[in-house]
Amino acid sequence: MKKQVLALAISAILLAACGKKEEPAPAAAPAAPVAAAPAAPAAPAGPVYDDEKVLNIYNWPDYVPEGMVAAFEKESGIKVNYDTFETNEALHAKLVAGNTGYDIVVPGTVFAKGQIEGGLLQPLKKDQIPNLANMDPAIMATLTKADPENKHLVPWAWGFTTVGINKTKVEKALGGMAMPENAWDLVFKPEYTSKLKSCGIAYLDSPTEIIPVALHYIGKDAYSNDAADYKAAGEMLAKVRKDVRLFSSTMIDDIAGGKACVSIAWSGDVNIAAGRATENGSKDVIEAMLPSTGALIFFDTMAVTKDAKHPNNAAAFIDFYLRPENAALMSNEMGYPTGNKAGVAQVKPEIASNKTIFVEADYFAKMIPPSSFTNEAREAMANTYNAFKKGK
Ligand code: SPD
Repeated sequence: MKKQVLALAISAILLAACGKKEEPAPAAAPAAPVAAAPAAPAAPAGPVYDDEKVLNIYNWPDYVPEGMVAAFEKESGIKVNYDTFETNEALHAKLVAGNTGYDIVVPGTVFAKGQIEGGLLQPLKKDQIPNLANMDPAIMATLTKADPENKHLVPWAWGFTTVGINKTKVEKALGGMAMPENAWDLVFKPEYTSKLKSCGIAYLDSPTEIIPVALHYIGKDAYSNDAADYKAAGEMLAKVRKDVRLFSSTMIDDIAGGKACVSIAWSGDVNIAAGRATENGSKDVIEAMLPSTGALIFFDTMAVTKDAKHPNNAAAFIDFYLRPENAALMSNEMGYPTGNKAGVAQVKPEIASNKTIFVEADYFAKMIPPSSFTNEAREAMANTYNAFKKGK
C-alpha cells in the first residue's frame, strides 16, 4: 500500500512537472527545503575506445547473427578477431592458464561463479555500457547467484540443455512403440536407445552437460557434490553407452543432415538444425523437446578477462550487443531467448511464440535452475564422464 502511494506520488510529481508552464514564484512563498539530488555519474558522450583498435572475442560456435560483428567493425573502426570454443571446460582451462589474448569471453554462469571468485574476470565498465538498462531485471537478479552484485556478467543468451529429436526418423525407428511421456527416456532408457541407435544418438561432448542431466534423470540433484550420486549416474549411462553414435558439441549439421535422430543438445542449436534441414529441402520434423521432468537451464554471459588488453573496446562491443535490435536479432537468428527486455519487444512473432525458445511460465517452473560446480565436483564429473565415454 505504502509503495502504491509512493508510486502515485512520484507519477503525480512527474505529470505535474511535465504539464506545468513556467511561472514566477509568488514573492511571499517560503522557500521549501530541497534535498540535493545525488549527482548522476557522468555518462561518456560516446563510446570510449582503446588506442589499439582491436577486440578479441571468444564465444561459442553458431551463436552470433550473421553480419553483427561486421556491423560493429564498420561503425567503430575496431578490428574484431572472433574465435570459438565448444565447451565451458575448454574456456575454463584457457582462463586458468592465463594470457588468453581474449578481451571478451562468454562463460556459462555455472563456471563463471568460480572464475569471478578466482579473479579471472574483471568488473564491467558499467559507465560505458548504458544499454545495460535494457536488461531484464529478473534475469539480472538470477545472475546474482554467480555474480552477487551484477558486476562482472551480462547475458549473451540463455537456453536449456534438452532432448532434440527428428520426429519423423524417431517414430520410424521406434516402429509401433509409443513415444515416452518423458523425453529423457529416449536418450537414457535402453528400451528406447536400443531402437534409436539405428538412426543415430548424439550426446554433447562435455562432462558438465551430460552428468547433470543424467543425475536429474535418476532423481538426484543435477548439481550434486556426492560421489555416490556420480557413481549411480555412471551406472545408468553405462547401460546405454553402446547405443550412442557420436559425441559432439557442434552437432547442428549432424541433426539437420540426418546423422543423429535424437540428441542431448542445446535448445537453440536444435532450432537452428530444424531451420537448416528445411532450407536443405528436408521434410523431416525436427524439434527441441520440453521433457516432462524439466530441462537444464543455462545462462551464457559476456565477461571481460582480467588481463584484457582492450577493455574499452570490450565495453563498446557489449554496449553494441545490448542494443534492443541486436538482442532481438540474436533470438530471431539463433533461436535462443534474449535476456534483453527492450529487445524482446522486437523479436519476430513466430520466434516469440515458439515455446521451445521463450518457454512458458508453467514449464519454466519445472526446469532445473542453474547452480555452480565446485572444482572437486567438476573433477569427479569428468572422471565419471570419461569412464562412460571410454565404455569402462
Ligand atoms: N551454438 C552455441 C550454443 C551455446 C550453448 N552454450 C551452452 C552452455 C550450456 N552449459
